[in-house]
Amino acid sequence: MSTSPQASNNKLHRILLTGAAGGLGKVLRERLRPFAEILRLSDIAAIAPSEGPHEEVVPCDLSDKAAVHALVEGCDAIVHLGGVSVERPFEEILEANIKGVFNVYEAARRHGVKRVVFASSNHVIGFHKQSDRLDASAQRRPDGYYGLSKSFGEDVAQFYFDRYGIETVSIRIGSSFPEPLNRRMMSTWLSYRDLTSLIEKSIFTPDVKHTIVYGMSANRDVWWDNSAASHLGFVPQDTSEVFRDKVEAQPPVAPTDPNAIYQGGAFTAQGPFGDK
Ligand code: NAI
Ligand code: 15L
Repeated sequence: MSTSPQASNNKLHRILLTGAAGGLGKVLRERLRPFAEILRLSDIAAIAPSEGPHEEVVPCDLSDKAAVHALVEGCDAIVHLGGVSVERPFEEILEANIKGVFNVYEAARRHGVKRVVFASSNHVIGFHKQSDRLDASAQRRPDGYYGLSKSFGEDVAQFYFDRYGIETVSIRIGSSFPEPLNRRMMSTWLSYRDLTSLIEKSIFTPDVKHTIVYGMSANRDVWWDNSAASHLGFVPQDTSEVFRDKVEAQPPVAPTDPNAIYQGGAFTAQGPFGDK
């Protein structure tokens, strides 16, 4: 029996979007609209009020188990973006990302949600050198507490598939911003259009089990190989090349700078926190 969500013309009844007040959440609030009759928008931060019957705003702290269970009830798929999105002290990551992702999957299990799109990150493999070429089976080398939490999230996704048949696409997002901000992002950039397409494929492709895919546009010099995720049919349309002149007008990066060495760039050198 298929464990895929019941879709017709790539539209579900209700999709939950966590992290809806964040940078990508605001973008996806608009762009996921065609794919659900109702988008349930959630965040711990304030969200602009619902703009009509196609939206529901449900504030929630992801570390609050009971609140997350109420949040997930009645949803057909979850796009899980919520959490701390940069390197921070472990205690902050623990609450929002580690307890948060566990609460989301437990709620999915209890309420029968069969598809999750998990916003993982390139920081799961951030300590690989930029000269390395990685596919989905590459050794994970998290570059901080944040990367560790995303690595944990991918393990949770695999466990909930193996044990309960809940399918996930874990998208190891590179750098999703309006444009690449530095030389490293010439390789890691993911346009908003390509992000949206990848999320659509991640929600509606049948039988994904737990798929890991690198979230990158069709950039010239890439470090990642998505052949293990070809069943998603994701074909990026954009490329960082159009920004090359602008990015290369920036001052050069020293060869000893982590931004020039590691795939995770500056994240590899942040922390520890709290030392005197
Ligand atoms: P963001 O930081 O703008 O948004 C994250 C949202 O999660 C925020 O609105 C925040 O209030 C919310 N949040 C934090 N703690 C929470 C909690 N305890 N309960 C509920 N909500 C909480 O990040 P952005 O850029 O929008 O990224 C979205 C997701 O994609 C994140 O999971 C991030 O780790 C991931 N990602 C993003 C990348 C990018 O280039 N933008 C790259 C790789 C991964
Ligand atoms: C991430 O995981 C962060 O959420 C985002 O803010 C960027 O820093 C991105 O990685 C990146 O590596 O560029």
